[in-house]
Amino acid sequence: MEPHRPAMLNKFIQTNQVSILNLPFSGGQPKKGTEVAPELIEQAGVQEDLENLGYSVRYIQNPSFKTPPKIEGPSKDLIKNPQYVSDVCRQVRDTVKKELSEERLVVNVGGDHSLGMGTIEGVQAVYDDACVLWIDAHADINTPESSPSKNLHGCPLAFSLGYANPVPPEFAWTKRVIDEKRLAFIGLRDLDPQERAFLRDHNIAAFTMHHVDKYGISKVVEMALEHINPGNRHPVHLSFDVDSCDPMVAPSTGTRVPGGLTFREAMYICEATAETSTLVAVDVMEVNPCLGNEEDTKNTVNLARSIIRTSLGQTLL
Ligand SMILES: [Mn+2]
Repeated sequence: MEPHRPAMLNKFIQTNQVSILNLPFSGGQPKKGTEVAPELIEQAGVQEDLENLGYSVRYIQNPSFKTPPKIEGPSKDLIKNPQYVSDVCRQVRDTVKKELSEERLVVNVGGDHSLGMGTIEGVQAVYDDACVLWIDAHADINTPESSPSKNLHGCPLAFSLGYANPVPPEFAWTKRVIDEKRLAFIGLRDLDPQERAFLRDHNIAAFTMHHVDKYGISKVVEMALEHINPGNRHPVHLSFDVDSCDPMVAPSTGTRVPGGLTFREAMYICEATAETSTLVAVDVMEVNPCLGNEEDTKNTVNLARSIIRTSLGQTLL
């Protein structure tokens, strides 16, 4: 099929190349299922979607991510699966770095959101001024000590911001790679006490569902992008947890919280980000096809597909 339009011109990536990293991983949280999401999202037709937008697509599969290490790390009594999460995230960091450094836009398809510590470090290794737009019901900014659940999918940003102190030995490779000024949240509605304290004490741009109700999604996205990326001068890394969406929109996910984004609000975030021509990486995380019925799974997989094609430039007209 002929591309019906050229790939969006991007300020930072001058090629039409996209690498889709399938990240079949569920070690950052207790529910099996997120490790099968990447292949279902792939089968939904993402490659054809992106080719229709004018991109050239390559898939990178990571089947080894499904297998935990033989021996867990020394911090296993402090936090769950530290060695497993660390090993996988370090590989994710290296692959994201390699693909971006060869001027391929990166689409990270999870998998659970602990993978974010790898995707952020990979992006920052190539673009150290990149900003992060984190779309989520949760802030994912707990340290291993402060985490009530002890699941690492609630911790990736604490590593990327250097808040974990001491850093568990498994994560000695992580660094403080982003400044609070370069991070904004949209969709928050379920925060732990220490997470609230971090967001307040560090003045992080945290747009909750209250702000979406009060200002509308277009104003919220404008404020978030203006805060982290004034003048659209920096590359943007969009990290999209599907639990930011309302459970009616994204039923097949592990930590559902009522009162989330509508389908259109989610798409608006992707459209507005695409319009900046600064997107270098997008994560789509926490789809769990094993939760809910067949219709739930289909809807959630299709949401992920829509997030990918819309952030890469698909428009309604
Ligand atoms: Mn998350």
